[in-house]
Amino acid sequence: NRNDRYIVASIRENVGWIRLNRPEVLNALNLQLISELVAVLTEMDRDENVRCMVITGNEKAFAAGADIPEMAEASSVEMLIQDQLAEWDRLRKLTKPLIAAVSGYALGGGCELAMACDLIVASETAVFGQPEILLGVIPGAGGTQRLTRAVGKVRAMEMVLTGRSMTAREALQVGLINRVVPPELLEAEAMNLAKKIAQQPPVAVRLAKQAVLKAMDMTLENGLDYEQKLFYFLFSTEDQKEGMRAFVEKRKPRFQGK
Ligand code: CO8
Repeated sequence: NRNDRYIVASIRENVGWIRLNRPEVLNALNLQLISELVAVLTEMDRDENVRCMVITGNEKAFAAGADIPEMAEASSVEMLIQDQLAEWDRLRKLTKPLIAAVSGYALGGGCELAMACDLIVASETAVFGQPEILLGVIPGAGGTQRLTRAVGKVRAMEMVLTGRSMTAREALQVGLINRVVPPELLEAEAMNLAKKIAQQPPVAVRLAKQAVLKAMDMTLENGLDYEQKLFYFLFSTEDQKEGMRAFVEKRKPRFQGK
């Protein structure tokens, strides 16, 4: 009973599926689209029936970036007060795994949205880039930070300083994305990956996501300490008992999320 204009959301087999749906402008991310997207993701994050979420676009575009006309004439003060990026920040608080299924353009905010996801599956037609420099700005939703962590300094520098984009093959080669498939197989591939994650014990999945993300901004020593605490904590879950007993008893585990 949602009343979204620019996204289409559904849930099947414990996977929340969200399609960005503003095809006439290559899914340009205007304020309304982002707020609908963040709202539905937040709702799914709290929904026990959802174990993993997938964000996708259409064959031509995942998203060609922020809506340029919407911000073209804004002043710094207007940008600051409106603070659209506060909405984006809520993506970071999501506890369930997010998969980006990318076909066509993933540029600017579109590339940043894909990188804010935990895994990226792409079709052979996917194009990743941060062309903001060509517009007189720089990436604002994580492009300089997440891209650099994903592909290293020199590659990120080249993309951010020249606006050159990467093909899906290049993106795979440099470790920006998980896999590349023909366009007609993209959704099935993303769904399979999502279902695989959805079958795992949810508390462990949640903590695993948290721990991997911590690796991006902690020292190794702090990260290892953090991981150990989460590891010990999981021995208070029923799913840990079930998982290990099932192994010993040579049967399939039945995870309950407790
Ligand atoms: N915003 C608004 N409209 C867009 C955008 C966009 N980012 N991208 C494409 N469109 C529109 C076009 O204006 C066009 O509309 P119309 O038919 O009315 O003229 C329609 O989509 C189709 O686009 P094209 O005709 O240009 O299609 P082509 O296949 O010729 O070209 C390109 C495709 C190469 C992707 C081209 O559209 C393009 O260069 N788009 C802009 C890409 C870009 O610069 N993105 C970065 C934007 S800045 C940004 O993302 C900053 C992020 C900061 C964080 C977010 C804060 C909110």
